Amino acid sequence: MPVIDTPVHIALEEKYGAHNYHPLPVVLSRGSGVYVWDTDQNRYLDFLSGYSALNQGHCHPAIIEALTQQAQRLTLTSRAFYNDQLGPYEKFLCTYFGYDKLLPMNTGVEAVETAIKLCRKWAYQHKKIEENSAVVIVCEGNFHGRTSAVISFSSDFDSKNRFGPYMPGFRTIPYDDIDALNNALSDPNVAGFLVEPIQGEAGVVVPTEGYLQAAYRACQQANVLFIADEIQTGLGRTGARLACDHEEVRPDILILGKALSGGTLPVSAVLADDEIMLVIQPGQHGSTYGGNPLACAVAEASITAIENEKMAANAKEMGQRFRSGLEKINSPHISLVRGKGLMNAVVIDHPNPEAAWKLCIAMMQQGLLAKPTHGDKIRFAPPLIITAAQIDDALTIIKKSLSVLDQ
Ligand code: IF1
Repeated sequence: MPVIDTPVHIALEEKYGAHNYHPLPVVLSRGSGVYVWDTDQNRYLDFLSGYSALNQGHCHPAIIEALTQQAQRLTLTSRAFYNDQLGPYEKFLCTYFGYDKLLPMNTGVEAVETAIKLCRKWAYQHKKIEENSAVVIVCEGNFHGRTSAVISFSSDFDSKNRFGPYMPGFRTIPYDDIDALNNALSDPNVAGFLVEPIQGEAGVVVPTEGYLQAAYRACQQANVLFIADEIQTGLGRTGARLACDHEEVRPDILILGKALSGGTLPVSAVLADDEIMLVIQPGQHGSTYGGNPLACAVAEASITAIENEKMAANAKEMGQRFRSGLEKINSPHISLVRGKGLMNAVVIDHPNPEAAWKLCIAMMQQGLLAKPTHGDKIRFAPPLIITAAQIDDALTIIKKSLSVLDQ
């Protein structure tokens, strides 16, 4: 394949691709570990990690091995038949996270939709809420995906605007506000509380210590399901197996995605105990690729890699190193550094509304890839295998690039 340069690739996407993204002007062609290379063989530290789908790093050898081995054996059977990968994978993941059962899906938002359907059906069957009256509480600033139902409760203008009519049955409360949750829970029709343990797209908003535990207890007292969307925060990203583990919260419904497949193919999962999971019976939910043998083999290898290489512990240590290094830069252009583990973000303080983008371009030119979110915030989320030396290299690049905002 002849190497065609960056402008040609960009022009091809401009002409033939939907314009639903505005990428940084870099064309990637190879990835390994924490690094990616563009078509001109320039190397970059990847500080976005596919929005936390690449916790294990690019092309992790054990994950790729599992992928290639299974790909040559059996990739898809549909659920019309059993296959020899799904049962062992379900047992593996249920044992690892401590739940009775797993419902396999593909994208993250499909798992979120699945969780909402389980919650509603559980409410009608077990909480005896009147049919079509179930309410799920969500938070301001949430991001749970982009299907028509899920954007119905988005508070993000671009995600929601002009995609109506919207799905009813959701109530929005402020994030990290336990009084607001307790007030909302007084409604007897509330079936569930869907929450990100740390809000990703909102710019890595870490709630007050104890919020998750207090919210979980409030839901228990109100006989409401606590539904944790750990699609981005899970699987070691925040320095623990799950972000909920930091507060010893065991969600009633656990939603996983992204790094569940180590950045190879879409794999998501919903975990719950029997009382909840068995409200869905044959023919009531599913998907063509959900639980395919290739996904099962890859997902088991992805979780095994995180465990064997102690990626959560590394994320905790490297995250502390990264945040303290950012603080030490003491830049007048950074008003806030926040995060947990290797899920971090900075808030840029600058009169130019394009400052965050400008900084990302400068960092790209220095060999580090990161992306602004919601204008003035930049998310920094490298693979969890990153070393102290690579963190220090990243800090050097960030410090050097910040001078572009001095002008
Ligand atoms: C985009 C970011 C956005 C998620 C959480 C469910 C989903 C996501 C907590 C849906 C997906 C992705 C989607 C991608 C950009 C990225 C993202 F927060 F990670 F940065 F948008 F908010 N729950 N997040 O973060 O999973 O269906 O995509 O597999 O849509 O632009 P999905």
